[in-house]
Amino acid sequence: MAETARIPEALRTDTQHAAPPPRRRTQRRPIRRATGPNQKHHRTIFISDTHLGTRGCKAEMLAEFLARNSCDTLYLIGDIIDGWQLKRRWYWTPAQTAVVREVLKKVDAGTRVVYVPGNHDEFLRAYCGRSLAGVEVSREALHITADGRKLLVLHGDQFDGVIAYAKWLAHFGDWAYGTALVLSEWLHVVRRRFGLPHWSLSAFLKQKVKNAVEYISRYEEAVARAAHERGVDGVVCGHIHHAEIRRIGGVLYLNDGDWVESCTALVEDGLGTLEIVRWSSASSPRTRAQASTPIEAAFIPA
Ligand SMILES: [Mn+2]
Repeated sequence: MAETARIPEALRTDTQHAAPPPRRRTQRRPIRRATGPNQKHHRTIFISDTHLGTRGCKAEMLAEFLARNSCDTLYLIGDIIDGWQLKRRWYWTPAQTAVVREVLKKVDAGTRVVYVPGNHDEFLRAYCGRSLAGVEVSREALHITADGRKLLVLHGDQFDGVIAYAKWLAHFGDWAYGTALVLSEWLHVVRRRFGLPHWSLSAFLKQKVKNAVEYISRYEEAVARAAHERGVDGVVCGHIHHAEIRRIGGVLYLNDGDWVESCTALVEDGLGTLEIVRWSSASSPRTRAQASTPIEAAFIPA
């Protein structure tokens, strides 16, 4: 039997061909099934910028997302644990412990977990090439999609140097602008009462937001350019807390967003289709309370 298997295709006789054909579908079938009840299974899940160790981290939402979504491979692509914040002041909640527990549960269930450290968890870069509690730590990774595309997986902070815009502006999103409009009205009334000339906070912030938008697109272009130079089909990163899937030049740019503001993940199905999912807890009444901390969240540096 073993010898038959070694006969090259061209030398086989018809009778050997009559044997049951080899299963071609194995490529699509996950090797290990890590799906439990009430779980949605993905081929791959990419998450980043969870900033565990900060108040901004939406740990309950993240723990729930991890518990309800299984995968063959989980990529944790940086700023997972916020070492900068923890160095200043220890902040850790049971929900954040639950996140760690959910990741380890996945390891135990047979999920391959790859951790690519970012700038906030750069202390883990010393462990690249090692495995910690079953989690592979790596400076970057190459992911092959189910349909055979090569995706470079990295955090993306190395591209900050390429672009001259202030990082924090990237986090100054629509929410801040909306709030600013209201503030601006009040400011106008107050200034007029004190006989001060008109100064538009909203115009000032509009300029800042415009800079933020410009920052994001410059960042995306820099990452895509680097991916193109590396000869890959696409790149998956995080860092700027702005989930996106778009084609830049000949490269697919994918950003999995964050778990401080948007609660987003990038997922791949068994056919290689990639999409961004925004997790909103159906069961949790905490959502509203969590949504009330955007100021702090908005100013966590990338
Ligand atoms: Mn970062």
